[in-house]
Amino acid sequence: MAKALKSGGKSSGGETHQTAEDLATAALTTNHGVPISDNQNSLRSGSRGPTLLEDFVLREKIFHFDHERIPERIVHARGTGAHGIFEATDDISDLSKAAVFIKGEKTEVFVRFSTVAGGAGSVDTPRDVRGFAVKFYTREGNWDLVGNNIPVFFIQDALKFPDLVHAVKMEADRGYPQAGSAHDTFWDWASLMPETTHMLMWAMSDRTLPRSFRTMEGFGVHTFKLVNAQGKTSFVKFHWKPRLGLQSTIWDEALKLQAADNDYQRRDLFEAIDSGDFPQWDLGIQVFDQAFAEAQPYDVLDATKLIPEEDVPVRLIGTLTLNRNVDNFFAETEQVAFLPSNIPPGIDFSNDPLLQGRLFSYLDTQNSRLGTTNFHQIPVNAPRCPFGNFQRDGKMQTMVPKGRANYEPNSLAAHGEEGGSRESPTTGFATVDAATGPEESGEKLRVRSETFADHYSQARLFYRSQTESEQAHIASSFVFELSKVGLLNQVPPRMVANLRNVDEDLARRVADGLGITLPKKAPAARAPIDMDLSDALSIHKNMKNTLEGRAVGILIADGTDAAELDGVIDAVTKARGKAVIVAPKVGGAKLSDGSVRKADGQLAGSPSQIFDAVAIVLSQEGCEGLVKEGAAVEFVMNAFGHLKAIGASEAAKPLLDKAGVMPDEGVAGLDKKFVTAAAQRFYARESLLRTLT
Ligand code: HDE
Repeated sequence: MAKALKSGGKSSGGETHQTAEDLATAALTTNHGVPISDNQNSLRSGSRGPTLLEDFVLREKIFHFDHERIPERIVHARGTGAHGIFEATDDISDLSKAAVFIKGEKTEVFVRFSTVAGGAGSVDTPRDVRGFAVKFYTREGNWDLVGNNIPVFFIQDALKFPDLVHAVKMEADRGYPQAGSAHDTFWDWASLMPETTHMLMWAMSDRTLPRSFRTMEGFGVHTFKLVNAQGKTSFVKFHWKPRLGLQSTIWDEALKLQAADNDYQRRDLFEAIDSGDFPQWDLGIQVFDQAFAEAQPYDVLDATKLIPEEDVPVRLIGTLTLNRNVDNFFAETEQVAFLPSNIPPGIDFSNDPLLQGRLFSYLDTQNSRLGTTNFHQIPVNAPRCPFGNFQRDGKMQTMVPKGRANYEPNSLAAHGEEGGSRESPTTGFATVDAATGPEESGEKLRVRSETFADHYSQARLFYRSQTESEQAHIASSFVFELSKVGLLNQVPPRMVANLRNVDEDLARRVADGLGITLPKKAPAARAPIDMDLSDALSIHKNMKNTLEGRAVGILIADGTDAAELDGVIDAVTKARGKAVIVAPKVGGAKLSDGSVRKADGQLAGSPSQIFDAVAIVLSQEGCEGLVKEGAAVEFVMNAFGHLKAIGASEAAKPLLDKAGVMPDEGVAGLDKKFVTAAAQRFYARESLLRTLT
C-alpha cells in the first residue's frame, strides 16, 4: 500500500506536527481514495461561519456513520464469536461420507455463542438459553450446526416460533423487561402451551446460568441423518462436550455478575483465547436406526424430546478448538450468517417440523439483516472451498464472473468459451432415501402427530435426575419467575397445574413458595410415564474438580506477607488456574518485605462474583483496614454466599467473621487444601444461607 503523509494534530492556525510515526502510516483517504488533508475540522465559510455542503469529506464520513448499524438478530442478538479448528478423531465412514468426518481431517470453523431474548446491548448473564452455532468451512461446502446449550426446545412446530419469541421478548406496549423471561407475557403463553414444560425445566435450572461458554454443553437439538457412501442412512443427534466439564453459577451470583461485568462471558472467552488457553469441546454423536426410533415412548422427530445418553451413549468423534479471536467484531461476529440449511453430502435433515421451518427462516432473515442475497460473499460466510453457479448480480455483488455463461445447460465450452460450473451427479448433495418411517407422504393436513402428545414424561425425567440442590434451584426459579407475573390469579395456578404432571413435590414447593393453594392437576394429553433416571442431565454430576479455566481472586493489602502471597500464586498457577490480584488500590500494596505488588484489579471494581474462588492474604494491619471497608466485607461474604472456596491467612479471621463466614470444607487456610477446594463449589452450604423453595 502506498504510504503518504497524514496531517495530525492540526491547529486552527493551520500548523501541522508530523512525527516519525506519521511518516510510516498509510494515507487517510475518502472511500474513493482521495487523500484527506484535515480530519479535525469541517469546511466552513470563515472560521465561525456555516459549514459548506461542498465538504465531501464531512458528508461522506457522516453518511457512512449514519448507516453503521444493521438490524440486530430478532433472536440471539447478543453474541460473541471466535475462529477455530475441528479435527475428526474417529473413523465413522460406515455412517457418513462427509469429508469433515474423515479421521484426521482438519476443518476451519467459526463459532458464535449468544443469549436469546435480550438485545445486542443487553448483558451476558441473564437467565437464558445460550446459542452455540458452529460454521464448519468443509472442503465440500459449509456445514452450519446451529445449536443451543440445551438439548430440547420450547415448541414442536415452527409455526409457533413467532409466538414464543413475541411472548418472551420485552412486552409490546412498555418495551421491558429486557433479556428476561420473568414477566407476564412469557408465562401467560408458556402456561397455555404444555409442550413447553420439558424445556421450562431446563430453563429454570442452572443450565441457563452457565459460568462461561467454555463450561457448557452444546446440542444440535433436532434429529439429523448421516448418509454413508452406499447411501445407507442413520439417525443422529449431535452433542458438544466441554473439556472443562460443566459449570454454572447460582442465581444470586448471576444477578451480581450483571452489576459487576455486563460482558462477563465474552470477556472470559476472549481472554482465554488471547492467553493461549484455547477452549475445547468434543463432538459427540448418538446414532440410532428406525427400529430404535419406533421402540421409544417418544417421537425422535419431536424437538421437545431428548434421547437419554444411557439409552444411546454419546460417541466422541472429533475435537473443536477455538484458537483465534476475531479481528473485527462487526465484520465477523455481527455479519456471520448461520443457516441450518447449510449441509454437506453425508449429512441430511430429518422430518422434525421445527427443523423444517428453520430451513427457511435463517436464509430469509439474512436478507433483512445483511441487506442482500449476496451475504454469502462476506468473508466470514464464504465457503473456503471453490464455489460457483449461475446466480448473478444483486445488491453488493463483489464477484466478477467472466464471459457469457450465466445459464445452464450451455454449449459455450465447445466454442472455446468459458462454460461455467457443472452438476456433480455422484458426489454432489442428494437426498438419498426417505427412511424416516411410513408417514413420508399422505393427505395435506394441519395436524400434530399423536406421537408428539406426551409433554410431561421427559420433564419428569429431567427433574428427578437432578441432585437435591439442583431440584431446589429449579423450584426456586419457578417461584422467582412466577412471582414477577402480574396476572397472579390466572398464570401461576395454570403453571403449577401443569407442574403437577411433572412432579407433585415440585408443584407443591412452587405453590408454597408463591403462597397460593395447590390448583387441580391440568389434564394431560397423554399420561406421563416414569423413565429411567439419567445422570447425564445433571450439571453437578458432570462437573470436574479442576482449577483449569477458573480464576482465583487474591485479596491483598499493605502489609501482606510476600512469601505467603507468592505461595498462593504459585500453587494456583501450578494447578493451571488464573491468579488475579485484587487490592484496595490498583497501583498495588506494599508487602511485608517492602516491595510493592501491583494489583490486576481494584477492590471496588473486582468483586468476588467474577472469580471462582478467593484467597484472602492479609497481615493483621491489612485486615484491620479492610474490616472497615464495605467492598472487602462483601468480597468475602459473596464468595461464601456463592458457595466458593475461601482460603485465608490466620490474620484475616476478623474479616471472615465480619462477613459471616462459617467453617466448612470450602473454608481453608492457604495451604494445599485451598487449591483442592478452589476447584469445587460447596452446594451443601447453601441451605444455611438462603431460603430455597
Ligand atoms: Fe433459531 N433463529 N430459530 N433456533 N437460532 C435465529 O437466525 C428460528 C431454533 C439458534 O449466532 C435467527 O440468523 C426459527 C432452535 C441460534 O447467528 C432466525 C425457529 C435452535 C441462533 C431464527 C428457531 C435455534 C439462532 C435470528 C423455529 C437450537 C443464533 C438471526 C423453527 C437448535 C445464530 C439468524 C447466530 C438464530 C429462527 C428455533 C438456535 C430468525 C424460525 C430449535 C444459536 O432465523
